[in-house]
Amino acid sequence: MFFHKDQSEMSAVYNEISTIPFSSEDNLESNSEKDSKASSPASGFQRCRVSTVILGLLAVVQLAVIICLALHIEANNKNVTEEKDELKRALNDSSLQLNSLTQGNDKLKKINSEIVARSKNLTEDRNELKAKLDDLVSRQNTMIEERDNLTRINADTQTSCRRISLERDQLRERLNILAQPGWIIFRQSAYYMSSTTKTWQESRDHCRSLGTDLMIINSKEEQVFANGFKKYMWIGLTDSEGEGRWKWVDGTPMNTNYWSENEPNGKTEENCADIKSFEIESSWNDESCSHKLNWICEMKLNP
Ligand code: MMA
Ligand code: CA
Repeated sequence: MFFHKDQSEMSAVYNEISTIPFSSEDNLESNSEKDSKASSPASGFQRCRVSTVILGLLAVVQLAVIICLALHIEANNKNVTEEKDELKRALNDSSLQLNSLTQGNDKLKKINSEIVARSKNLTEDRNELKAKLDDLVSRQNTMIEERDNLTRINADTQTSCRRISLERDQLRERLNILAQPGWIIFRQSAYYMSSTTKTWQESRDHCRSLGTDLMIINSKEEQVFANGFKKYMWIGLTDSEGEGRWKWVDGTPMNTNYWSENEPNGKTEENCADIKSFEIESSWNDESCSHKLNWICEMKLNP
């Protein structure tokens, strides 16, 4: 098509050239001269020769143009082919890369799925372990609480045990004492009636050596019971700390009393009390503490 276009263009040029004057000299000639020469055979030959030369030149030019165009097209074709090959290679490369990327993508998708599945499993495991841990912590706290309670109970029990052990020892000791001859049980107490005589203080010391003290009389029944021994004997009553302020050996003041008639009469000379007139209910008498008399100890069985 390119060729056809060039050929037609060339033909047009050729036609145009064939119509123009052959030389500048010809142009200068007058029309009349032209007319006169046209009929000359020599000038016709010359025109023919010039035309041939021009045609030859035009043919050469056309050929050169054709060759140039052909070379240009060839070069273009070569470039296009090279570009095409290059594009093919690039396309191949891209295709390979695409394949590779697709494969990589698939692998990554698979790995991702596995990771998601593992993550799910791990989450479940974690939740399960967390629940177990919470349960363990809760149980541990309960156990710690129980342990603390048991520790407290244990400490209390040990304290109780020590106290009970002490009480047991005291009871054993008292039992041993009570197992000795001379002890009589009445109501909530046991009483020891001496078989010898001592001063009031010596008598008291003896009672205390047995873990007891001189008798304290708190009721009419006890007073009657004491009289029943029919002994002139010390009881646990004294006003040594203050004249007329009679107090029992446990520190309590004397409230109810069983003084004999006209007793107490010894003022500061007689500061210790005894049972003297045991035949009558009101049998108490104040006496000089240095007198030697029998004495009666009282051990409370349920202190
Ligand atoms: C004794 C002595 C006194 C008591 C009188 C009267 C002589 O003194 O025991 O304390 O008051 O007898 O019984
Ligand atoms: Ca007296």
